[in-house]
Amino acid sequence: MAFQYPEARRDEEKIDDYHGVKISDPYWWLEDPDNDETKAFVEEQNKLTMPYLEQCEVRAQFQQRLTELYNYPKYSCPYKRGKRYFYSHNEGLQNQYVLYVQDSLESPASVFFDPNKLSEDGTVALKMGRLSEDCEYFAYGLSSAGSDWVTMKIMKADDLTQLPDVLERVKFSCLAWTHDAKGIFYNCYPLQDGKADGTETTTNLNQKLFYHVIGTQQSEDVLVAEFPDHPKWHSSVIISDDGRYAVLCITEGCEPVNQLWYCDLHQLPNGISGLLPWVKVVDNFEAQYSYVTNEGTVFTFRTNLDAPRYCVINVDLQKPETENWSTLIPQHEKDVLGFVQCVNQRYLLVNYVRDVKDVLHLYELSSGRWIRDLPLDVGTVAGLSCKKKHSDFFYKFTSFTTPGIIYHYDLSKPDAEPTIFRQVEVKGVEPSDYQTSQVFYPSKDGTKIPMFLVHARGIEKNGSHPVFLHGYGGFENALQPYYNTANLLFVRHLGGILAVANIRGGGEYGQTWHKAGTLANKQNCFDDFQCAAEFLIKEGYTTASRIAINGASNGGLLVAACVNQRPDLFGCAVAEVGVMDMLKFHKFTIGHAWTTDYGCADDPEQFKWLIRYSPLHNLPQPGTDGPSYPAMLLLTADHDDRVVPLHTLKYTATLQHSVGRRASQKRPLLVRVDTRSGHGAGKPTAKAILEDTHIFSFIAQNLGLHWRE
Ligand code: X97
Repeated sequence: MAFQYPEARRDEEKIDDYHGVKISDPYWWLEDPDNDETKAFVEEQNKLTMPYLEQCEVRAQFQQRLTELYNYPKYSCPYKRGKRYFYSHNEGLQNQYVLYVQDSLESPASVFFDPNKLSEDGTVALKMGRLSEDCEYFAYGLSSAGSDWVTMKIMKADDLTQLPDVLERVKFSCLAWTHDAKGIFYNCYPLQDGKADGTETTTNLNQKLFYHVIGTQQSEDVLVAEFPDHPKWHSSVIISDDGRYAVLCITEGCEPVNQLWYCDLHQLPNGISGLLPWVKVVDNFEAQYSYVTNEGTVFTFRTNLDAPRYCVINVDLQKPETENWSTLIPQHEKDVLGFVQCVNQRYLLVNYVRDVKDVLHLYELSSGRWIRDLPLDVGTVAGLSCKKKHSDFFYKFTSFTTPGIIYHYDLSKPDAEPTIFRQVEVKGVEPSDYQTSQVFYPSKDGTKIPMFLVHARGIEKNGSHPVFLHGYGGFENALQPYYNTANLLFVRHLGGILAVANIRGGGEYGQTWHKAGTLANKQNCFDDFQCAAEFLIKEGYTTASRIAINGASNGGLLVAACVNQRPDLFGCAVAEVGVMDMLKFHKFTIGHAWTTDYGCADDPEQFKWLIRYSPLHNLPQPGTDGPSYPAMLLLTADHDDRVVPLHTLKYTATLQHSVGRRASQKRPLLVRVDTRSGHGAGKPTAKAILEDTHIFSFIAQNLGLHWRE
C-alpha cells in the first residue's frame, strides 16, 4: 500500500432493497454535508491531497506559465440595446468578466456592471442579465460560490442606480422583459426547510413562473403559471420580437422536448394580474419547439418534430392544427441544424453542425430560400449577437488554437462581406505550432466515432506520446472545438496530444446520436470512450500507461465507469464533479431531471441498467485482487448543487477502501474538495487556474512527464 488513506467508518447495517436485490450503502452518512463526520472526512482527504498536488514536479512551472498565457484580453460579441452597444470583457486575469457600454462601436467604453466589485475572492458571478427592449433597465441574476441559486436585481441603465427590487429563490429561471419595461417574467421555487445556499441537497420541485412589476416587493409578484400536478416541470417565457406574445415552453427533465403555450398580452383587459389565460398549441412532450420569430400570428420554430437533425417550421396560431403547419427549412440529410436567429427583418441566420464543425448560412424568412453561406474556418461559432430589428450582427469564431475572432456583418450594405471586428492574439502561443485533425474510429459495435486530435506539428507515431483524452457523452451536448489554455500547455510544454472524443449520448449528429447513448444504451458511451483509447494505441500515438482520461459532470461518470471497466487501459483518470451513485442521484437537488438520460433505480427494469455501470457499485470487492487502477484524481466542491459532492465523496471512500488497500496499488487515488466553489459556471479565474494547474500537475506526475521549454 503506497498511500495511507483516511479511515472512513463503514456502516455495514445500511442495506437497501432494490426490487429484491440487496445493495449495501456503508458510506451513506457522507450524504449529509453538515455532519461533523463528513466535514472531518473532507478535511482529512484534502490534507492528503493538497500537499501531494502542490509538490508535483511541474506544478510551479505549469502554474506560472498558465497564469502568463491566460492573461490575454477576452471579449464577447457586442450587442445593441436602445442606442448603445454592450459587451463583456476580461482584461486577462480578472476573476469575472466586466460588462461595458459604449455609444457607438468606435466610442470609448465605460464600465456598466462589474461583478468583481461584489466579493473579495471573485466568487460572486453574473449568471444572467437582460436589458429591457428600449434599454431603460437592466435586470440581472447573481450567484454566489458556484451555486445554481440566483438572486435577481434591477438597475436603471442610464445612470446605473440600483432599484430596491430583490428576487430570491430563483433557479433554472428564464428572464424576459415585457416591452413596456414594466416588469419581468422569472421562475422561483417555494420556500424550503433548512438552508438554501447551495450546500444543501434538498430536492428541487414545484418551480413556478412569476411576473415581477418593478418597484414592488417579491411577495406581491403575480403568479402567472404553476403546475401543482407536475412537480418536476420547468417553464420558461420568451417575449415575441413584436412584444405582443408571451411564449411559454414547458419541459420535464433534460430531454429536448417541450409543451408550447402562448398568451396574447394585448388581450388582457386587466394586464398581467393573475394566472394567464394560456393557449396550448402543443400539450405533449413529443418534440422540441424553440421560438425563432413571428410575423403576426405566423410563428417560426426550430424543431425536432419528425426531424432528429432539426428543421424550421411555421405555425399559424390562428390555425394551430398540426395539418396546417408547414416546413420552412427541411431537415438536412446529414448536418444538424443548430441555432436559428432572425436578422434584418427578412433573414434567418442558420447554423449547421457538420461532422462536429460549424457552418453558417443565410436564408430568406418569407420563403425559406437559401441566400448564401458565410465563410468560416474549421471550428465553432461560440457567440452570436443578432436581433430581428437590426440590420447587422456579430458572431465569434473559436477553435482549439484560435481564442476568438469576432466578425461583423451588415446586411443593409449591398455586396458587403463579413469583416473582422476584433481578433485577439495570445502572446507566446503560436497557432502554427499546432496541428488539429479529425479522425473517425470504430467503436465496439462498428459505429464510426469522430475525434479531434491536437498536437505539435509532425509528430512521429512511435507510441511515445502522452494523451489527454476528454469526453462527455450525454444530454445531446456536442463537444465542438474550443480554446483552452491549459490543454494547449499540455501539448506545448508536456509534449502531449489533446484528444476530444465525440462519443454517443452527445448531440454531434442530432437526436439519434443522443439516444444511442442513453437509458438502456448508456454502455455505448463507455465503449466509445474506451475504443478511443484503443484506437490511439493501435495507431501508434501512445500506450495505455500514457493515457490520461478526463471529463466533468456526466463526463465524470464516464471517466469513473470506464476506469472500473478497463483499469488497464489508462495511466491516469481525472473525474470532475461526477455522477457516481446511479441508484440515488434522482433524490438530490435537480438529479430527478437526469432520468431522461439515465433512467431511475425506482423502476425495476431501469435499475438493472444502472447497477451494471454505476461507478460506486462496480468497484472491486475489498480483499480481491485485480489489475492496478490508474492514478485517480476526483474533484468536487462544497457548493456544487448540480451534482452534489456526496457522489464523489462516497465513491472516494469506497475506492480507497477496495482498491486503495491493495499492496499492488502504487498509484494514488485522491480527492480534491474545493470550498466556495460549485459545478463550474461562474468559477473565478483564480480558482480555474489553480484547478487546471492541479489537474495537469497530477497527470504529469503520474504519466512521468517533465517540463519542456
Ligand atoms: C441540468 O441538470 C439542468 C437542470 C435544470 N434544467 C432542466 N431543464 C433545463 C434546465 O431540468 O436547466 C435544461 C436546460 C438546458 C439543457 C437541458 C435542460 C430547462 C430549464 C428551464 C427551461 C428549459 C429547460 N443539466 C444537466 C446537468 O447538469 C445537463 C445539462 C443541464 N447534469 C449534471 C446532467 C448529469 C450531471
